[in-house]
Amino acid sequence: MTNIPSSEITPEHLYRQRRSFITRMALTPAALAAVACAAPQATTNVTPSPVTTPAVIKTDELGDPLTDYAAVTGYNNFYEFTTTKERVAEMAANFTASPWNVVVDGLVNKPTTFGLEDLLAFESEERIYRLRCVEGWSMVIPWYGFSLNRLLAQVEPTSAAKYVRFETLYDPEQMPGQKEPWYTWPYAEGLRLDEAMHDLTLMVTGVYGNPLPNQNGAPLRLAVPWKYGFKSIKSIVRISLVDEQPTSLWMAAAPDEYGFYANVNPRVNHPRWSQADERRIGEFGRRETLMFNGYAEQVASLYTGMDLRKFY
Ligand SMILES: Nc1nc2c(c(=O)[nH]1)N[C@H]1C(S)=C(S)[C@@H](COP(=O)(O)O)O[C@H]1N2
Ligand SMILES: [Mo]
Repeated sequence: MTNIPSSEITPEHLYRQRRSFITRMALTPAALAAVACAAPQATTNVTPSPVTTPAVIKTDELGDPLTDYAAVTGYNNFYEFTTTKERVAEMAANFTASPWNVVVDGLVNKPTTFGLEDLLAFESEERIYRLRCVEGWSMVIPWYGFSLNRLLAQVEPTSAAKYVRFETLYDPEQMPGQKEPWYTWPYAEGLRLDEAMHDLTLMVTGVYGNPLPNQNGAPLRLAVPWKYGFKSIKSIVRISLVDEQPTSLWMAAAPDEYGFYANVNPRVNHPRWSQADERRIGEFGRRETLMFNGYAEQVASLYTGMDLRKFY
């Protein structure tokens, strides 16, 4: 059999999930053919030959297969450890992600400190999202987690809350990259409250059927699939409801290059390179970048009337 993506082979042993996942599944033409061949014979009296389970290929809703487990967990951006993507996993190997607390505070009626157990207790599901890095590569990743809006509902934002600010752990002993003076540590990110409340905005606790590996932002990170990857902040320790637009690490580092919104937009180039297309990790050639990373139907209405060149 040809054309079985290695994504179907590599993670199989890791993919026996402990939790029940709701996912879209697709059959390869080869698998469908195998089913057709195994259809009952016209003659009776024949012992049916055992039917092997057809290969189930997981894809995103556009039909594109998952990126290999090896790439998802071996090619990372996590500047707290190193800027070399292939080395993040080894540099983060001894990171201690438990015990872990996440403080949710600011303009809320019920400020709360969530322990990891509390976060894992949220009813969760698998979500297959595309991740488009601002550098021009992308992946299709099967995250596991729950919508941030469910956590925010528990703390009850007040009417004064307009934005949500997220902060990564600050621990230069464990995260040697934080000794680099070029950036304003800890890593911070922000969303407008309506963006944070959108169902697509995911608090991630797992990937590929496993708890989140350190290099992917253990034990808790964000996934905002219509925005460039850098908005999906890792190893979160604080979530604050605020009334002013937060300044992210990237806005502070290079305000002309990275804006607050950072919506994936093939028509607005990075000052130093085009954003029109991207390399899907595991593929040859490049593919066109989609407006809002392909999630326009769900999120475009959040930006009605805004000049997306100005609010990049
Ligand atoms: N704390 C923190 N979060 C971060 C980053 C980082 O350097 N530090 N890199 C971002 C970038 S640029 C991308 S593309 C994604 C990569 O996520 P992944 O390694 O799980 O694919 O994480 C984002 N979250
Ligand atoms: Mo990125």
